[in-house]
Amino acid sequence: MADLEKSLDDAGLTNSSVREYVLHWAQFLDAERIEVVSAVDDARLLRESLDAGEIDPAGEGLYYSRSYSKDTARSEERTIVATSRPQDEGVYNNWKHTDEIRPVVEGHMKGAMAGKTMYVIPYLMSPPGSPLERFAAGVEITDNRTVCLHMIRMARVGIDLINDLDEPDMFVRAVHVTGDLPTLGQGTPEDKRYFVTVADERTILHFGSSYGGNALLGKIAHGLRQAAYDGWASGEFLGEQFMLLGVTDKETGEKHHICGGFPSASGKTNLAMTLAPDALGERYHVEFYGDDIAWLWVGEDGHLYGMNPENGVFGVAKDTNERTNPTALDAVAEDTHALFTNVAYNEKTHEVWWEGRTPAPPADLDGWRDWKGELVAERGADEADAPWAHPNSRFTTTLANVPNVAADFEKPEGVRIDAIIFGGRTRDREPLVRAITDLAEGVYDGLTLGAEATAAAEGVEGKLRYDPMSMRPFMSYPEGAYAAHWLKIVGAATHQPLFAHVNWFQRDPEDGHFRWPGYRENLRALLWIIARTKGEVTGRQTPVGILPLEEELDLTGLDISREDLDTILTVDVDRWREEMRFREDHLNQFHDLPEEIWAAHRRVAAALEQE
Ligand code: GTP
Ligand code: SPV
Ligand code: MN
Repeated sequence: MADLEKSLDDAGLTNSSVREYVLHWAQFLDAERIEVVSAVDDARLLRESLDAGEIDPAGEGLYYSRSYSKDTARSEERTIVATSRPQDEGVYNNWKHTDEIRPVVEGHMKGAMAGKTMYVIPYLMSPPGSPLERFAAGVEITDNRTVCLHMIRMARVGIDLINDLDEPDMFVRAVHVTGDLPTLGQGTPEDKRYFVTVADERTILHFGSSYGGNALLGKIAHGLRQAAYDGWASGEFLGEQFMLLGVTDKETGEKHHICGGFPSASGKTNLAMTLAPDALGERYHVEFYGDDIAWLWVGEDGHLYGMNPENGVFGVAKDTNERTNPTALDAVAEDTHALFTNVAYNEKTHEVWWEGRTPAPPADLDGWRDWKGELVAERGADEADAPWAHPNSRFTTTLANVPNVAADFEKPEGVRIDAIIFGGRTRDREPLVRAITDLAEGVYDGLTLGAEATAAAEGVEGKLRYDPMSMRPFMSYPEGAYAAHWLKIVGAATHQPLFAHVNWFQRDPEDGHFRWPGYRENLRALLWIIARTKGEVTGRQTPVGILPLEEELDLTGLDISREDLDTILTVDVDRWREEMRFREDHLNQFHDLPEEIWAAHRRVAAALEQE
């Protein structure tokens, strides 16, 4: 104990509440030693991880790691929000009483760091000085050095960030224990993994994974689940799985900001990194603020403001290439100190590869291992068509490496939000873009976001399901209260943002091709949304919102067929009428849904019946 305390003294950790928390857990976990981590330790931690074989070099100033093969995505089933308030139970938050679940997860954690180093990662989920800074501080405890490397990239990490908190006790207690991964029974009835957020105690207890949101606790456990709960409990803000970008018109100098939710692995990173298509690049520039989380609040001037609490990108590798997302490739270029996880790796040349990186995999198989570590050349016939990279393989890099990051991305006061958009993988029905001017209809639209699930969560890929506001896996309190909180926060803004729904994923049922070319071309839909906020276009009113007239879209240089364009600018009334019945069932699950939301639903349904 005295030794452990001395290591906190040596590290200069002076916040007594943090010291007490760290020492409590060091004893409970039986840690052999404590190491407090700051961003300046990155180079040393990289060296140690390389020496220990936890990571491999992936080119100059780039790194590679594999996670355990049954630990490659978030587990929604094993994720729990706990509180001591039964009224916090919602449909999606997997609520449990703290008294019931805390002893279970702590039982798995007890003594789990015997003989190991306990890393202590003090972090801030906001730019310093943000009006929401009091909700942003946290201290992650972990037994995993690779988690430290990721946290240093994804959050602002340093001892100074928590030594001088205005309220020394106001930090999230985030405990991560990897566990003995091969013995945890992932996906079986004996599953021992628990990813618990004790939201009313601002405590996170994650056991049984070293991957992504399961292990980097600043990111979604704090940045989304805890933040959503804090935002609601305090009445001050919204914490959402949103990207946040700016579009600058270089001719007029005007800049607009758009944020919005797309379910996991459905295009947020790509949209925030959009390089304008060549035909529009002279005039417009997209600036990156955030790709996964936004916290939103109303400023003193009555505008809605948003900021990205993260400091890095944990982006999906699949299909990232020079055509789809050149910005992402630059963000993980040599000497960015980016980390790749679960992509394919060449142990001789140290190259990495993933599906969609090039049209075909490398022809020379020499040295290539797949994401499980098997030599590709030696894979059996049954695995010949298996992907080389895991579909949820990712790259991790800091925001400063993103070529289009906004000059003011760390501005503490955030940016004014002009529009809020929702979108997902929807193969029919949803047009390219529809705008919604009414707040309750906008919130209703977010609550009824329906899309195909992706490989970002275990075992649900391709399944059509509702994902309210893209928050389904991160919802921490009941949906009715969530809707009411949205109406309250955004309703308090004297300048209302425009809502819009977009869809890059409509498909031709005959051959399955995407009707909209997507990626860089998505800017064209954003430009219409911005024009609509300024009243420069009128569009045409439909039962489900305002759709662009073809001539209002800038389609210069776009390669799209007449049939595809007509289809994505049309409302399929029959399909929509059917959808309204599904929505009714969906909304009926939620208790205390505000009457404004039901009224919006009835208005849309009635308008569809009149078509
Ligand atoms: P999370 O980090 O899981 O929250 O995901 P995200 O929403 O940031 O998803 P991301 O932008 O990383 O995209 C996920 C996948 O969708 C990638 O494989 C992209 O290549 C693909 N994708 C993104 N935008 C488009 C698009 O406009 N059209 C098509 N067809 N695919 C896209
Ligand atoms: C997501 O799944 O939505 C992610 C990746 O952004 S993770 O951090 O693993 O949740
Ligand atoms: Mn996400």
